[in-house]
Amino acid sequence: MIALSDDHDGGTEIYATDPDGTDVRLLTDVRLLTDVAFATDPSWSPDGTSLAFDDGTQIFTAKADGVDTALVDTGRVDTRLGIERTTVSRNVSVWRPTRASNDEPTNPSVLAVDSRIDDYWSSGGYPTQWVEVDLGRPTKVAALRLIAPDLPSRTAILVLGRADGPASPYRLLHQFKGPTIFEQELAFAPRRAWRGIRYVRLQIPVSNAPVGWVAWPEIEVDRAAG
Ligand SMILES: [Ca+2]
Repeated sequence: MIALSDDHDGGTEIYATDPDGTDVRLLTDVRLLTDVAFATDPSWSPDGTSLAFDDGTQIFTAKADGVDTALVDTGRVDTRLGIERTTVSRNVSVWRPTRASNDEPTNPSVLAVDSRIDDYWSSGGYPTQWVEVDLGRPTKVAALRLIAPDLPSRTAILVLGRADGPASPYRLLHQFKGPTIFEQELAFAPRRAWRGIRYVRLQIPVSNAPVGWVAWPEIEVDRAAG
């Protein structure tokens, strides 16, 4: 199935078509989305069940049948140097390869980077557990945004980073602390971007708090501009 952006019907929308050009179907309807003028740059998920698209500043996902369109990122306003400009999101973790200390078969680790906050990776086990995303190349990381599960107070949430190369060690990028509630957003941006990060690992260590099976809904890693 091929996705393409076309404006033959008045507004720029995403269509899906079979490879031979037959069975053209409209996937988006930007009139139903607030403040969206057009939909462009479609990109399928590896399993073909959903696609991402943008309108120049915001990123959306939709199921392959066009239903369940969701706003993923609103873009952000960069006020450095007094210049106010909206930047396109550079979340580079979406659908990247993942691995984990353990996967519950029904909740594999890819569900931690599928840009949906309502599903999650589950280790099916108690701490210590971890899930890791491979950004594919050394990356200058500007910010982390995590969607948390329910965690009791005093639970440590460690975010580790590792450079390219098998011998490079993990280093602690940031530590969040519980308590958290399901779908709570945790965000952190270092004063200076972390350089050369290829692997980002989220780890829940053993703690004094009674933590149940370790699960995690979403890990978002923003690449720095430039
Ligand atoms: Ca998810």
